[in-house]
Amino acid sequence: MAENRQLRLGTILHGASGNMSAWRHPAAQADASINFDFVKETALIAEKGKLDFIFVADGLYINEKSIPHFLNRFEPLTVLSALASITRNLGLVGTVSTSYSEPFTTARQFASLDHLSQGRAGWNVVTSPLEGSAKNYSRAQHPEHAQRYRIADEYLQVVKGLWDSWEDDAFTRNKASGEFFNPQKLHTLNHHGDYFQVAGPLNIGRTPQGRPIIFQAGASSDGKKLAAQHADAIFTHQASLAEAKAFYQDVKSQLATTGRGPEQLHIFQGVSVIVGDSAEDVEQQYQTTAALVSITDALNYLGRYFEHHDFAQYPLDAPFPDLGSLGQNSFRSTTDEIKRNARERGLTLRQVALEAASPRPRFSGTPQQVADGLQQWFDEKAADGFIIQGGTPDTFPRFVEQVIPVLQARGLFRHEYPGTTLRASLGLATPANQFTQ
Ligand code: FMN
Repeated sequence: MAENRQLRLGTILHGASGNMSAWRHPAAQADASINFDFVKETALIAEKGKLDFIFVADGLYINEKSIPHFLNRFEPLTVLSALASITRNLGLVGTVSTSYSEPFTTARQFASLDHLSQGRAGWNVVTSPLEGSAKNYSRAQHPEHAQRYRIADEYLQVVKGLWDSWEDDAFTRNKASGEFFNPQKLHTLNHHGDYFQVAGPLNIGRTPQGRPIIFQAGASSDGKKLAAQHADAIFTHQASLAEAKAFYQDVKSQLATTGRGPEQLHIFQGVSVIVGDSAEDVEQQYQTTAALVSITDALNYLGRYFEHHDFAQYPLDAPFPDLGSLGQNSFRSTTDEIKRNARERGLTLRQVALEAASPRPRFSGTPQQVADGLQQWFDEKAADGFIIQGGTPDTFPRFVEQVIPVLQARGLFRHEYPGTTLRASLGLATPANQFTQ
C-alpha cells in the first residue's frame, strides 16, 4: 500500500446477531436485545479487540410483523450511557432521527454522552424510513424523502452551532473573582430557518471531542450529499465489490465540492461475517441459522422495507412482483437495490424474501479468508472500514479472537488504541469552533 491507511472496525448490536430468527439458535441469548449483561459482554469483547466503536441502530415504529429484535430493545443513548461507565476506549455510536426529534435535545444528549464517556460519542444521523413513525410522533404525515433530507441538513447546522455555544475554555470558575464563565467565550446561535427556530446557547459546554463524531446512514443521492456536507463517517451497505467501489468513489469525490479532503470522511461497509474451520463448517453454520427463518417471517421481513407491504398476497414461486414506486418514500436505496437485484437475476418472491431475511454473509471462511476479503475491499478502496455483524450468534467473539490477530499481523489493524477518544481512533482532527474562526 502506498499510503499508511489504517483499517477501522466497529460492531453493531443487533439482538442475538445473525438473521431475524437467530434468537432461536442454540448458541443465542434469546433476550439479547434487552439484556444488559449481554450488551456489556459484547462491548467488552469489542474493546478487547481494540475496535473503534460499538454501533446501535434504531427505529421508531413497530407492528406485529416487525422482526423480534425491533419489538423489545434499548433506546440507543440510554444503553450507550450505561456502557460509557464500563468501557474506556470504545466509541459509542447511537442512532437518532432528524425527522422525529428536536435539535436542541439531540445536541444536549450527545454532548452529555461525549462528556460522560470522555470523548467517545458518535451520532448516527438518520432521516427515518418508516412511514408509521409519524403516528408515534403526533404527526399527520411522514415527510417525503427529499424533504426529510432538507430537514436533516438544517438540523445538522443547528446542532453543530449549538455544540459551539461555548469555547473550550469558557468556564473559568474563578472562585476568587466569582467569574463562572468568560462572556466573550459564549456564543448564542439565534438560528431562524425553514424548519427550526433555535436561540441557544446550549446548556452544556463544548465536548471533549470538540463535537461528537457524526455518522450518516442513507445511500441515495440526497443521503450521499448530506454525508459529504456534514458527516465524519458513513454507514452503508453495498451488495458487491464493484458497487462498493463506485459508492466510495462517488462520495469521496463529492467531498471536494464541500472543501473537505477524502481522509475527512470514513466509509464503513456494514458486513455480516461467519468464521469457520473449513468451507463445510461455514456452510453448516450458515444453514443452521438460515433454517430458523420461516417463509412467513421472511415475507414480513421483506415487507418492512416496503412500508410493511403484504407480500403474502403474491405467489411465492412466480417472478418477484412489479411494485411500481413502492418503497421510494421509505428505505429508498435498499428497496431500489432489492428490485434491481430481483429483476437482473430473475428471482422469485420466495428467493428474494429468503435472501433478504437470511443473507449469506459477505465474508466467510477461515480467519485468513475472512481477513483476505476485508483486506481486498479495504485495499481496493471499497471501504475505509467495516461494521461487523456476526452471521451467527457465536461469530463475533470468534471474529475478535481469530480474525483481528490476522489483521494485526498484516499491519492493517492496531494493537493498541492511539488515544482515548473516538476521534483519535478514527484519526480525525478536532474541528475549530465555528464562532472563533
Ligand atoms: N434508519 C433508521 O431509522 N435507523 C437506522 O438505524 C438506520 N440504519 C441504516 C443503515 C444503513 C446501512 C442504511 C443504508 C440505512 C439506514 N437507515 C436507518 C435508513 C436511512 O436513515 C434512510 O432513512 C433510508 O435509508 C432512506 O434513505 P436513503 O434512500 O438515502 O438510503
